[in-house]
Amino acid sequence: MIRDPETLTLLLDSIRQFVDQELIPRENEVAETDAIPEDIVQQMRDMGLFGLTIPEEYGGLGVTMEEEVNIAFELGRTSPAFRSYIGTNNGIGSIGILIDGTAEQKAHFLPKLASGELLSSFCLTEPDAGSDAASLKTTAVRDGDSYILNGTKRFITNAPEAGIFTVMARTNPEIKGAGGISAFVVERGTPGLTLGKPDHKMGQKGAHTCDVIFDNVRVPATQLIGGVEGVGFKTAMKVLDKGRLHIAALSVGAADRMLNDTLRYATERKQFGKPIAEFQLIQAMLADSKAEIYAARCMVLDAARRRDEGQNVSTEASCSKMFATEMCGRVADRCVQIHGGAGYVSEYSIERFYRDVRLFRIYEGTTQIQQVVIARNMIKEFQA
Ligand code: COS
Repeated sequence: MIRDPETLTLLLDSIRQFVDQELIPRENEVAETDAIPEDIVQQMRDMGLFGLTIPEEYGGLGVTMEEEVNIAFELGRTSPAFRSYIGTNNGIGSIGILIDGTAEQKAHFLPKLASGELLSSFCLTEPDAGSDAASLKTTAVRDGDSYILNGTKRFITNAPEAGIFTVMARTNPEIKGAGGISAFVVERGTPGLTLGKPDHKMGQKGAHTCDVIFDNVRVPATQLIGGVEGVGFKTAMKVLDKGRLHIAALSVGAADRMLNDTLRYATERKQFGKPIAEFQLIQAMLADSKAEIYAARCMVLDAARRRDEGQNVSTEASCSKMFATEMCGRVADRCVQIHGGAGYVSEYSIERFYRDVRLFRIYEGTTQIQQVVIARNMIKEFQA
């Protein structure tokens, strides 16, 4: 759903301009320094990019899902590290509070996330609980008006910078699976909360992840999301349904960027006396990529519109994430191939993008987890 086409066009124009004029020229700097420059962060704050999805009453722009994926198509056209910096506040780090939090929790935390005053993180994954998220071991034991948290969370995006953490922890050790899990908001600086060393990743330099370690961290019971125990896993799954659509949209943007850069290269690079774009084997790779990007874009937009209509899009979000991220991987591979030897050296952005987009097929649920979700939903619907 697009609330006001004119306003959205203006917003998309300003984001497109920001990407083209400010972000793309700084990509190499971010890759080399492994940091988003402070002046860029400030511009992101000024543009309201930290609060795109947070409702207006909390200081955000309150974009719909259809509007959000259109924005992600644009942001996807530059290094994923830029989007990652604002990504948690617009997605996995804020949505749990937004959809399941109490009125007090929303009023307390969301304005600070919308303004970019605080960064947020989503702490689900653990050393022994990745795809099998419901087996997580972090515990939260009630003690008077608080809970005491113990455990380790792994690969947590933006944790080095985060001011608050949405943490899934087991409040009922009797229930081994999803039903024993609750979600909490934990503030940075709470005694016992420490961070591991930043992870050395294959790509996405400038986007930081690390362990978050809880050693007898006392969290007020008022920070149990929604004030209800045992529903934290469902909160996490709802957060991921939305996050997966966003990652699918980013993949479309990134594939678009890689293909455009490659088209430019193929029209300039000459072999056998003419631009390589004139050879049909190159054209096949260009055409396959174009068609697949178009298919993914249509899929993402359809799923986003359905979500805005209030439909349960668990299946469509997983279909979109699976197809769009795998498509992005295929496009990255073809684009390196078209660049030939030049695609393997860092002079061209395709070498960096090839590594950066590899993560899309893994985080917020691997392709294989999306397949499991899709097939399970199909079987459930068939048997209903
Ligand atoms: N929305 C709301 N509720 C959901 C849901 C969704 N999308 N998906 C599952 N649930 C509910 C189920 O209905 C079930 O509730 P009931 O017991 O009341 O019926 C509960 O959550 C448990 O669901 P399920 O039985 O399907 O859990 P499983 O342990 O079998 O796990 C998968 C399901 C594998 C899909 C889940 O663990 C998963 O998504 N894993 C990947 C995690 C991930 O993406 N990690 C990335 C890191 S975060 S960046």
